[in-house]
Amino acid sequence: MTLTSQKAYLALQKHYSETSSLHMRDLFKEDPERFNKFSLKLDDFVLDYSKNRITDETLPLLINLANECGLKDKINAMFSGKQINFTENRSVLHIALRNRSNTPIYVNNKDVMPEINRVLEKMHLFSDQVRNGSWKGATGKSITDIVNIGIGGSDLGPYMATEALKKYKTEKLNFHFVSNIDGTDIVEKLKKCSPETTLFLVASKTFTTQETMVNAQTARTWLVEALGQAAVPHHFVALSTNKEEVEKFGIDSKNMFEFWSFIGGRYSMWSAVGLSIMLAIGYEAFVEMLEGAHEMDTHFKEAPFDKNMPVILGLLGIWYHVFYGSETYAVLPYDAYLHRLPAYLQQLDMESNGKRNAQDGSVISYPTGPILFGESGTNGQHSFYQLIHQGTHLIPCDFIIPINSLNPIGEHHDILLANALAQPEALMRGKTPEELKEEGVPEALIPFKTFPGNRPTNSILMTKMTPRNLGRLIALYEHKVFVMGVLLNIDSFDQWGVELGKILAKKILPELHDIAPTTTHDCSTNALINYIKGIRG
Ligand code: G6Q
Repeated sequence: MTLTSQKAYLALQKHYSETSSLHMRDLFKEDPERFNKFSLKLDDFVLDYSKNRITDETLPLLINLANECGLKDKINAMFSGKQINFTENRSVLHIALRNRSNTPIYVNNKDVMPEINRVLEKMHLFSDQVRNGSWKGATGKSITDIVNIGIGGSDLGPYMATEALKKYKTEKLNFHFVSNIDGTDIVEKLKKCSPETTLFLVASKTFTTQETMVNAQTARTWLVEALGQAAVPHHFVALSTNKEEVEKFGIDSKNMFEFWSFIGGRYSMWSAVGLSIMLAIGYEAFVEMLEGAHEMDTHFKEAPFDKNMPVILGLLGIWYHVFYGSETYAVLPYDAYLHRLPAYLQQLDMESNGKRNAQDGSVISYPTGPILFGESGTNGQHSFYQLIHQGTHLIPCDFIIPINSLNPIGEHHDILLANALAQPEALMRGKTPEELKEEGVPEALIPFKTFPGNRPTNSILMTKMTPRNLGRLIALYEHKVFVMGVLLNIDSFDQWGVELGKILAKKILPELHDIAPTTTHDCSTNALINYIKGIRG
């Protein structure tokens, strides 16, 4: 049954019309217990969702909707290996990659845990060798530079996490991430590397992705020109599900770290795709990250919905995007190490829930996944926060706030924290014309200086950024996106929308080399192709 035909949906529509004009400023004034009621703690991880446009009735009504949509059964189905990716008939088991309790999880009657543990141990041995210098390049030198070649899910997670955990990185290795087919990406990165001491990780689930394969070939040519063909096994490893293609490329399958079709690309940083993360921070810290994610998984699976962080975030997402019609939301990490988090979450959320068909194939009539953007604090404050405070759009925001800095210096972190706390307060309270008048602001400027407030935020606090807390944070968002996908009645785990552009690019590629004018497209595309051909001669 679709979202809008649920009984609870109608009750929520009524609740929305009764409460949407309430101001959070008044709700806080009326109820000093609001923080205690609307916040949760999981170890040192705190979620304050009190600055949302909700009353005591909102969450129970949203939970009714979750129950009517069968959320509990869907969670159990994911954790037990059912094929919830229904357009591709696949299980969805990133939770198995961090299943530190090691309880069996079955796919086609086979426990997947022994294979997952075997690959993790292989990554352990290999990363130890590279980190302690005993893995040698073809000329007997230890590795100094790791180049991860991959795109989308095979790039965003590893890159985001190695940046987020840079403080825990070994000094002995430099990391580079090549994703774009634009030659500038690989050329600029290889300038910093020497063939004798560079190790390439070719990360591709399918091992057929055009960008990754072309970049990997370029890297191989760069290496072979310097050191000869025999150097390849010393300098290339593959992270993939496709043994046949890996061998065709010339990488020995003993240098292949496997994962499986039940791991979606954008959920793969916990698998062999995370080898760069393990190389950067070491096996123990990588396992700590898995443990953090596992803690969030267990919380998600077991906590009642009214005490369940991912469920609450997902339900609030539905509240704003479906009922309030918010089309966007912002993720604002007050931690410079998390500068790639918004880009990572953009894929996680928008590729997962940017869909328009319900389970039965029908076209959906309500809004689905939101548009996500973000920037680390306080940079965003000097840029797009203007629109969040005074623009005409309602943009719910998540503030992510490590309490302690990994680089304590002077007053920097106190100032950062003060800003991270002030922004949600300002967004909630706003500033009234009366307050401005009292301050003596000239009448003519009052409309411009008024802040409407009533703009929703969540604050997620943690003691400091650690591998464990990163694991918890990413798992929190993965499950939030899952919750929204279940309520929206879509398949959050496919991505058919990326196919069409790829097919058309394959058609255009030979046309760029054909001297005859191109006529096979619409007049705009034809004209652009022909103009480019003219300029390039
Ligand atoms: C993620 C998507 C996509 C994928 C890339 C790379 O969920 O499937 O971003 O990760 O297209 O694919 P390969 O890993 O197969 O090269």
